[in-house]
Amino acid sequence: MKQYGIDSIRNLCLLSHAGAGKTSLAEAILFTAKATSRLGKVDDGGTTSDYDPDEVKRQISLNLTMLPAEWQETKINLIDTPGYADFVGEVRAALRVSEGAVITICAASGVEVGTEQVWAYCQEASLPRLIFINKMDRENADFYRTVGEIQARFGPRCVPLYLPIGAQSDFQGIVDLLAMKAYTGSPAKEAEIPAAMQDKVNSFREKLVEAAAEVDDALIEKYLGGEELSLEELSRGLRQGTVSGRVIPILAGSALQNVGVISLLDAIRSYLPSPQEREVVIVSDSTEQKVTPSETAPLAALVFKTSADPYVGKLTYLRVYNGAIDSNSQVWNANRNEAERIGQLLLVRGKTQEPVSQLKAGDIGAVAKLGVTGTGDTLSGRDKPQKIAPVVFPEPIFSQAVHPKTKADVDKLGTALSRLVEEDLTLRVRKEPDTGETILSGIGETQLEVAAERMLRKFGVKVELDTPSVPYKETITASAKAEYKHKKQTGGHGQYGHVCLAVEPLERGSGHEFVDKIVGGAIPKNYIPAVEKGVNEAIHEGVLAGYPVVDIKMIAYDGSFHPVDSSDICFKIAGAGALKRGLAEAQPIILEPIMNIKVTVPDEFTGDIIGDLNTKRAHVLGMNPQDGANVIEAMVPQAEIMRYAIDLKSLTQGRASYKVSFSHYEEAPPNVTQKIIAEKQAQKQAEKA
Ligand SMILES: Nc1nc2c(ncn2[C@@H]2O[C@H](COP(=O)(O)OP(=O)(O)O)[C@@H](O)[C@H]2O)c(=O)[nH]1
Ligand SMILES: [Mg+2]
Repeated sequence: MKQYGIDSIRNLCLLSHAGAGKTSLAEAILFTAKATSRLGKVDDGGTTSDYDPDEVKRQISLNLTMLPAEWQETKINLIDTPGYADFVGEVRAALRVSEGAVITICAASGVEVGTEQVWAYCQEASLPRLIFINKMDRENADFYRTVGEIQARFGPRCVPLYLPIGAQSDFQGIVDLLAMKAYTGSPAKEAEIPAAMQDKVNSFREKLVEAAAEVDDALIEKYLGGEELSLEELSRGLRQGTVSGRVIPILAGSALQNVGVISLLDAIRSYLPSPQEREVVIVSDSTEQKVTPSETAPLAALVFKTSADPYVGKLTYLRVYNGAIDSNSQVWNANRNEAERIGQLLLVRGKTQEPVSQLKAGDIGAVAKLGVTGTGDTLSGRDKPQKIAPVVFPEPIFSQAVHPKTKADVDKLGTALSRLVEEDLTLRVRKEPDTGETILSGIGETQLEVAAERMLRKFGVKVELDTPSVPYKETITASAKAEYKHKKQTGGHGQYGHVCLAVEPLERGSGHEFVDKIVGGAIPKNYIPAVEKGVNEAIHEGVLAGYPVVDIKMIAYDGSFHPVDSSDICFKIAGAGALKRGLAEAQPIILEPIMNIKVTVPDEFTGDIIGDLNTKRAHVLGMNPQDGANVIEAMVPQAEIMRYAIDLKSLTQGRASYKVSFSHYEEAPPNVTQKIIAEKQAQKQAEKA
């Protein structure tokens, strides 16, 4: 592929609700632009975009994919994105490096939850966009109903630029409302505008002309004066309107039948901005500056994705904002303050890679096997270190415990997990100290399942995912005294250790404390550390269900010893034994972790969400309206919300979001306590069997 100047590049992402046809549309675009020679199908696992084995298997996109195409002297860096909410990290990364977006909407399903979500992301980023109403060939496809929904949700600035000719099994082609031309078939051939459509065409053209004229004072004057605007003037007005976000043109077609795709390519080229038309914030010498991307400025390139490629190893995706980056050069990583060696630069299209000697401002490419650089870093020249704000990824909200299957899997788990986390910055790994489990957190269940499959396929590590154990704790509610004598006479040398221990409850959150109040050498000083070790080990397992004991003071106040038979180990055993007895006497209870939860939910679901929280033993603290939604704040036992990401999605069709943080430990109610004890006993039985 030849090199393109900054004003001949369009970086844009395809966004939509899952299944609206982004990947199919990308395939049709590549085919139409002659970047590929055959039109692959999602259903056969044969698209350029969904090449990853996990994508082929599930027939959905899981990763962002670079799909560059050339169209009339313009390089279109198309980025296909996943529609499933679990993979929003990839969408965020794609948005970060795009100057525009094409929002695909299914003509039969209309505006869906995912459409609203990606719309909100575009709004947040002030991203110019086009709408492509896809699947015009499908049963129930209705362009006008869909336009109505779009305008009702997103406003009248969304205006049709094309109208479909026919629909469903009778879908034939499209009418260009600006040039007043009709095209039918695939490949498209110019045709007559059907006579029956003439009124509709005229009235929609009127709205389009008005929208295009409105953005420019000279044009609106001419228009209001009753003068006819030229095609060139209308086109200019429409471009200005689209780039500034005041107009959002709507197109129509069918990705599957490759209809309307030429017009989409034309619209991308004509109406979406070039990299030069979108300023970027660069931090250099600790000052922040908004600059217009330029080929002549010093190098600034943002790393927006890292992937573990089975063939080339680590692959790092770069978006060059300023200057140029050369193959086989040295650059500076300003985030890590380290030099980085750049090997062969690559243009990536799906799974194929084409070597290039240079990537210039505005363009997107990749490089293999970088040493220190990770997603979010900026590469620049050593003499002019610069940083570009990285992609902001959402915080993980759904966790699963990772159980390796075999010993070999245990050994390789750490490396595999760290590679996964490097690839997907919405994933986190941590070890839960209380339960000893390795916890993988992310956005949703499918994402974690895919991560587990990837671990097996890419790194040969087999794991099972399971709901994490709740880190319960135990404590006491009364003071008690207990003693334990460890005494054994075995042949010659015997064993002897004797400890009297008092236990007292401490305030919640105080941990544990050991006090030595032995007087008169009842237990000699040199054995006290052994007593302490014994009780401190024993508190790891409470007497109710084996959970760690907290908020307890343990006082050794008496005991006895034997001049010959006593030893450290005997006093350790005696200390532990005294503690177990003391705990049993001191009215032990189970403590459960309580979380703060903040659920942001559209008005109409507020009642359902509160009702559901109540069934989860939550204590609702308050509710505040915020940007047309309600923010519900509550405290809820952790045990009740281990799968909240899934519950909330099904309650609201994915229209709500939430955040949790640890609050405190609280006594579990009796029925919950009984259940926990019963479960623990069953588990012990199962382990014995
Ligand atoms: N009838 C019809 N089906 C389509 C069209 N575009 C996509 N599909 C089908 O819709 C499903 C989802 O398409 P896909 O491209 O994976 O959607 P994505 O999730 O947005 O990438 C697949 O079964 C496609 O074959 C279209 O224009 N017409
Ligand atoms: Mg897809």
